[in-house]
Amino acid sequence: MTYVTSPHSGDTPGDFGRDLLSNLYYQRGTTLESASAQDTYHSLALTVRNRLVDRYIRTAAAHYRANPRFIYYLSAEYMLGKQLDQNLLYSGTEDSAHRALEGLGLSSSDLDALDVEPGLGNGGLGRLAACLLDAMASQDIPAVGYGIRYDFGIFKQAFQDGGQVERPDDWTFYGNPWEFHASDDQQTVGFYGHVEPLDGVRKSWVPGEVVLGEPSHMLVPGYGTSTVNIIRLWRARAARESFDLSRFGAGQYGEAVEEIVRSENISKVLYPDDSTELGRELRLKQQHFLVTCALRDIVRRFRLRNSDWDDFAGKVVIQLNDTHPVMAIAELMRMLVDEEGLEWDRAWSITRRVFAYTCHTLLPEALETWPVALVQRLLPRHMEIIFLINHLFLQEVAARYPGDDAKLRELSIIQEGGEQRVRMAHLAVVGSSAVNGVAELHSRLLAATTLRGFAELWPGRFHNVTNGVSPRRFVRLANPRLSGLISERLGGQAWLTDLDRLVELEPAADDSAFRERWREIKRLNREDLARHALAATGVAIDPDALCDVMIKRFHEYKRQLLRVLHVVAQYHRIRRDQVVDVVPRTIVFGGKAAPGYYAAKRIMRLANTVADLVNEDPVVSPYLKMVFLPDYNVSRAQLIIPAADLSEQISLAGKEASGTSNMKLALNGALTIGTLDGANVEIRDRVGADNFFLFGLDTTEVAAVRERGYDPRAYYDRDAELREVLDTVAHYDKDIVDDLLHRDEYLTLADYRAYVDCQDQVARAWRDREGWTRTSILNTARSGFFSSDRTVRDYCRDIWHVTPLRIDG
Ligand code: GPU
Repeated sequence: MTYVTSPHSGDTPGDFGRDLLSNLYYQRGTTLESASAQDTYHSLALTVRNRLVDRYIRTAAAHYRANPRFIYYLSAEYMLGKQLDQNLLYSGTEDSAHRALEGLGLSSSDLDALDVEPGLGNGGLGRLAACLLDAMASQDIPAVGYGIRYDFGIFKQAFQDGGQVERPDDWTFYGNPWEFHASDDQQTVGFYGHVEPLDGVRKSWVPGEVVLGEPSHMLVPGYGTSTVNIIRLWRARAARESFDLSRFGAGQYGEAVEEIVRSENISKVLYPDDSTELGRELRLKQQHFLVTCALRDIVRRFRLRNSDWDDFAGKVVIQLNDTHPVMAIAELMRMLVDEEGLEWDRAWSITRRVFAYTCHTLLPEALETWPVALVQRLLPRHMEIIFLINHLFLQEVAARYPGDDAKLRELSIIQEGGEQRVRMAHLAVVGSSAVNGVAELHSRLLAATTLRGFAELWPGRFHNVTNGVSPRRFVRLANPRLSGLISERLGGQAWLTDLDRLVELEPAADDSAFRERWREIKRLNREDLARHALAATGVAIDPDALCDVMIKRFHEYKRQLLRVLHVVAQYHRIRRDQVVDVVPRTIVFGGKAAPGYYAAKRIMRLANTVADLVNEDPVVSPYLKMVFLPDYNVSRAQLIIPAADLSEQISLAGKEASGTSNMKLALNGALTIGTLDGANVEIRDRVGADNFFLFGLDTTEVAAVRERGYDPRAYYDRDAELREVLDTVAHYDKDIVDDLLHRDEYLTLADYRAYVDCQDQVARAWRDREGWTRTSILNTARSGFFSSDRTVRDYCRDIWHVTPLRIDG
């Protein structure tokens, strides 16, 4: 195999500018004088992309030569963030590009504004997938990410009268310059139909409907290394003959394209739900579509250099990102048994060794189940296979727990009682060699509660891999000022790929000149945010005020409502001139709610109402401002996080699997106010209890409160300030208060007093600006553990058993 060596090494601004003009000329057929903004943007993107192609070709060639063990990451969601800033940085052309653009009279920020982030995910789970891909490439792990190329990504959020309205995200409207299409590499995916007997356990599935999967890929460059991996995304297409010319001729224009529309609907839109199961047939179709395309591609790649199925589990690891791709277990069994003719036991042994499963939740409503009747209709052969897997599994359970029918019911992949359903998490655990939670507490609770029976059966299968975030994306790209200061202090940029080196900043916490510069950077970042906030919401915020940030999906368990209650309490205190524990603050909110999640949308509307109340009050607004920045996404995160002084991580203990904004904010020097939930626990362990504002019930106390019979009304009766707050809220939304007083599923009132008092502690700490800055520096210095590089190393060591493969050059 031959490949070119990089023609771009030693790039000067001149080289870069020449290539850009050449792309403008030959790819867009225009010149600088007559180019549109899109022409220039696309040419710039291609110029940058070309600088990664050589590395990609070399990576692919080296992988082919070495025939290594590969990680195949299967995920229904990826939140990749903007590609332009990333690829400029990773290709090492930031400087020459900026100078070239300047020389051509072009504005880099105007061009960056045209770069559209692919929003192919909902929230934490999708962004985690992107951070892991980034870390795998940066550590030279041979890996491919598989996903769906949704035509419409996560909706764009706007507010109308304080309520969320959703607009479609047609992210490729002007084309996507980062993507390589491979329309001659299609796969065929079947649905419906029937099953015919072959011999023994082997059957033949005759699908009733067939759809094509068409792949394209985007580059996933490593930082500071030559590796460039890919993410391969599949788009549904109708077979070529699907256009019904005779109906068209008869004037039935809609009917003529019916089949095309039906097929292509499969990858039309991302389901905008987060952590809630929503059993729609089209969603199951999406899952099966992704899984089938990915597995066929994995097998194709395996066969390039291998021929013996016994080598498959040595060469292939398939990591399942939550239950969305778990149908892959049944599909691989079907391929091996029905198509390849392997014995069931041999196929099962291969399958079980290949898969590993990551669980991202403890919420029962997030655990996917599918009606057996639906699976039977859509995927008849898969349903048979799942029944057989379950039958054999339950024999194992029965042998271990003789006569224990309750145990069988508890562990069965099929949920009985009422409508039979397939429990995807159970299928995942039974069909995998490793299962992991995403933070220590989460993994412990998984094994102790949600998946307890399985953890008893197979303790060795259960692991913890604490989440991490990309320091390239969330420190270097998001916060160039702070990155510059860190590099200056640490004598280089090695920390960006070895984040534990941030501990070397610890002595700087005691250096007053360094603290001064740290504070100055925070202030400049708050100024940037203030500019954006003014443009986006019309609200002017004070860049000197404490920047108090809560950014995450809207969910009752995350308790944005608790945040709002505190704001109302502050409002009253300031109006009463009770300002002892009040410091000027800006409350920043960001986050979307699932379109059908009414309770979350109510809270969102209340947040906007309270923001108006506060911002428009001349007495209150000098002390307190509140901005709800619409359309929170990766780009917005890159703007908000560097400005944050305080990180709100206030979910009810035992509900947040990990959280990842907690890590991003701590790394950028925000102090956390939080409960003992998810990865907050580990953040506090690392930054030190003195440098973390802890409040609220822990998981044991939550259980005890519920055990005693939780009575939210008692908190209202006992606490005069809370009464005043809730009476104010009732004025705007009575139902929210009714729910709090009678149900309060997430114990908001039980944690209210502790939270408000803890916020007073925050205010006192903020008054001591030197002390605050010191703590801020220590938060950054001690958060190196939360790099996704460390997460990937943990996966490699405990679950994947792979080692890096360096690419020369
Ligand atoms: N998470 Br399940 C999602 O973003 N979406 C989901 O459908 C499910 C989980 C989140 C968890 O809520 C969050 O705690 C975690 O940090 C993140 O996944 C990544 O593991």
